[in-house]
Amino acid sequence: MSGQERRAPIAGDYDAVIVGAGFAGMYSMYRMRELGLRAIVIEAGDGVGGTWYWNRYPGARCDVTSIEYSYSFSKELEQDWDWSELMASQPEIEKYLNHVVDRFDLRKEVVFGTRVTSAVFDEASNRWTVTTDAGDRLVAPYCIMATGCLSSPLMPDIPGVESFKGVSVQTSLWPREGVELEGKRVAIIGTGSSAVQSTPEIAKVAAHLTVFQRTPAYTWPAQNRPITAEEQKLVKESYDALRERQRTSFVGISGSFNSALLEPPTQKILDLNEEERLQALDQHGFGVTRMFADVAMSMEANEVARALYGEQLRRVVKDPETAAALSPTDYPIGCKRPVIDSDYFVTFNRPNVSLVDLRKEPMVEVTEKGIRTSDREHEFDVIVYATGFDAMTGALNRIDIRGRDGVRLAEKWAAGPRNYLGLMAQGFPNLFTITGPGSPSVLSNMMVSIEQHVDWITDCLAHLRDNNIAVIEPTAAAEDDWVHHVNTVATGTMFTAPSCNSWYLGVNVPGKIRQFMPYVGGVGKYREKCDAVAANGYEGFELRAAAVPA
Ligand code: N01
Repeated sequence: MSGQERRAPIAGDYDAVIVGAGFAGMYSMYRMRELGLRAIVIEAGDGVGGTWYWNRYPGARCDVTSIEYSYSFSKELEQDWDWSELMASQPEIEKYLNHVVDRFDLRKEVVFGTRVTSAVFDEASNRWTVTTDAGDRLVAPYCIMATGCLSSPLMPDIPGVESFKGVSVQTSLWPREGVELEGKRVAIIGTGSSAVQSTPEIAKVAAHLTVFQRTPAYTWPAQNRPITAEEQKLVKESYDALRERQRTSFVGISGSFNSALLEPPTQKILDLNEEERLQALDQHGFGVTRMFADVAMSMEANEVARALYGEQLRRVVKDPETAAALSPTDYPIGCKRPVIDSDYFVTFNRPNVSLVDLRKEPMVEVTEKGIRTSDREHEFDVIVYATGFDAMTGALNRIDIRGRDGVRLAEKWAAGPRNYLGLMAQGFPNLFTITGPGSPSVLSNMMVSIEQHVDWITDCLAHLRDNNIAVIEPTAAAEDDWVHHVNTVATGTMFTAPSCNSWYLGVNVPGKIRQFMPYVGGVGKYREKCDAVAANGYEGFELRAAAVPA
């Protein structure tokens, strides 16, 4: 309840309980209300936004153009809202969702500052009972988990973390009031998207910033800039076509603002001689790795692209030793989520920024004064942990979700997530996961995938109601087939290369099974599959009728 008076626990019957007030949860609420269902949203934070509520670290920004990363369900909203930049910053995205929530009067349906602790299905009544850390007990036939894919922050298992006497902060739990960094000696641990975005901003104000890097990242310049009035106008005139392209595309992006994305590349890097490759590098810089069709398909081509990437790094970063340390060499381009940056590498040319290569100088412990590596103790005022998330399954597994026969979802998923279409798991009737594992999710523009899932769920609930069906649950066979399909399409891609260690594979979490979690088949194809399932009477699902009153 963060600073507020403790409220009385809620006990009530609803048609649907929605967990999470991010983009997925709020759109779910909108659609449930439209359907005439009584729904409630439970949110751990004190405001709406989900990812965009929690991740307010300096430099936090969307890596998809804002025009594309926006709701499509209201044409009036599309016309009324103006984005200021190609890629909006966290405050602007948070402001956008707040605008949407107020515009559609959704805030009153949200219970803030409350964390869902359990969801238990009762087979006799076909109801879920959802409990919270505020003592609430909500009963509903449907449960919609809008819990996010990157919402379970991970602290590293480094000895002594608790002993640091300065300020410790996680990028994913950045306090609303901010952290004083001006003139401080700051450490940042990690070099994923969160660190790459915050490093240049922290370096601007800190007395000194030390970046602790274990694995160098491939990162590409965001090329962010303000949107012109003319572009706004053009987009507003062509939203329908833009949305259509998003929905049928591979990753949910129409490519309206980045011509490089408009058409997939056809030329092969292996067909170019060395001179031509260097000419391409002169022309495209880091973007050269995205200009060729074979980089994502052939390890040989990928290695050539990696060499060009390293060459570009040497051109940008002045100190050769730092440039070498920043160059990824031992995993392919395309294995991890691409990182998009604003001035990341040039930041290492600043006199107040240094890099500690943990592969050469391993971290030993966090001390009272700072961080001890194998070489020495580094002293700091602030340590920033940009150490990632227990992705995709973490937020679900930390809730005690129990389906039929008391089986826990975390138990069912101990050997890797299993579900049908990424939407529902067998044994967990009437429980929907938005952008869950097994769906395009984090491989796509999340806004497009969120809307697709919520629309599918809404149509499904309307179908159940219209046909007097009480329960929907995937069959074991449909689930097995889907899991097999998800794994098959990922096999042979850079995502699952043996040298790849990413959070997509869960390997960043100690003890988590190595399994590629999202669906790599593409947004357009996936939508077709989901639509076909619904059109065929919810093929692969068992639909059980409501009991007829005696
Ligand atoms: O987390 P990460 P993130 N000692 O897991 C390091 C989305 N996102 O928050 O690779 C030292 O990518 C770890 O090192 P290693 C986006 O989808 C989007 O940055 O395990 N280092 C790695 O460098 C993204 O992919 C935006 O060797 C340790 C880092 O911490 C996802 O969120 C912005 C360590 C974690 O990187 C996650 O990004 C931000 C240890 N003990 C995030 N433990 C947008 O642009 C971990 N690390 C929209």
